Amino acid sequence: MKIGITCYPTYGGSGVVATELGKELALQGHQVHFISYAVPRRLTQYHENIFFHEVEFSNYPLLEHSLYTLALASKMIEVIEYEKLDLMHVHYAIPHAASAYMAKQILKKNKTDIKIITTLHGTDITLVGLEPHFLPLVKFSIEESDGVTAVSRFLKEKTLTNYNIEKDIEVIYNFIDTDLYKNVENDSFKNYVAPNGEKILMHTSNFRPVKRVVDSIHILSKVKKQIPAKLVLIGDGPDRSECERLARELGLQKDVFFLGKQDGLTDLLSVADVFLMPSQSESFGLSALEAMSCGIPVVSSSVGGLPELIVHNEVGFIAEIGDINRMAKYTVELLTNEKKYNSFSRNARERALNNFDKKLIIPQYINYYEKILNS
Ligand code: GMT
Repeated sequence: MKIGITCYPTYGGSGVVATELGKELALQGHQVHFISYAVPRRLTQYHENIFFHEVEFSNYPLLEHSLYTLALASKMIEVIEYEKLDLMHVHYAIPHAASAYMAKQILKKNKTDIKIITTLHGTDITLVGLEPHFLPLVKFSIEESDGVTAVSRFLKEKTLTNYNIEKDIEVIYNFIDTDLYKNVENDSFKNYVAPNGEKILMHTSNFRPVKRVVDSIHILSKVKKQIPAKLVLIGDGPDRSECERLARELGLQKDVFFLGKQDGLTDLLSVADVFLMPSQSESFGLSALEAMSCGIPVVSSSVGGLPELIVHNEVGFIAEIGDINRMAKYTVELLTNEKKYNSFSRNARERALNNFDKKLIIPQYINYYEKILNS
């Protein structure tokens, strides 16, 4: 197959899923054309089946605001036509699905038919898409996509009800390379963070308000009242300064490590004892899956698709959004009961292996592509 993929190229989970999917498709012999404004971060190596097409911007002075949606549609038209793509798979509805719709309509005039598949990832449906000025556009572009997938049952249901849509939406969960995401020795980092054998809590995210990163600092503060512990925060974003301020205010500046954006997460995740995900909204929780694959139990909020990933009292614990007392209690419970901890750690790794390994999920995408192409 010849597949076009559009995604956000930066740190977000939707870009990670899209890029890892494209890389796997290429390894399996499909030709993959990424179309975006920058090379996706995870696209680090040359592969003969992978091509990147950069969306160009016009800088004519009259065009004060970015015309990315139109520029993307134009680039899609060019690539679909000249590379003879079979389908265009867009990740994150806004504005990618609208650009793809436009490209499809224009190509129809040239007698070129292209199938459009939209994968819904999260805030495109639960937050941004619900803004009144976006809602009709998002609803329309979902309805007009030839195929739609969602990364959890929760997200599928939210899409159908919030947008009043009647459409078959295929649930295809996030996936993980369990050969890559596994526990490795990293004593030097462990000793650096926890020189006296303190327990290590960890959180990775883009520090947007929806991630409630400050909750993880409050959780550390409560956990520390019972056991020696440290917190490692990986990532960066709008809430970083507030988190640094809070850590100082609570006198935790020596206990909270801000690492900023990092590659090579397995080395870092491997030193963690518990992974925290106190999100306000989370359609799946890819970073929790990354931790689970490394055998790290997760303590999270119970929102969105998280209960589909984190089986309560088996691979971790879930609590109401903002219930930092309960999350701290669960964290202490895990860290003070070795037998329970070891069994949760094993279960977390096994759940990643048996349910979300890329070997299980990539074929679901390929089957779905074939279904849509034959429809
Ligand atoms: O919706 C977002 O916040 C953006 C998106 C991203 O690009 O980071 O994240 C979502 O997609 C991930 C991959 O499918 C999911 O694992 C995340 O749960 C989801 N984030 C939210 O729903 C907040």
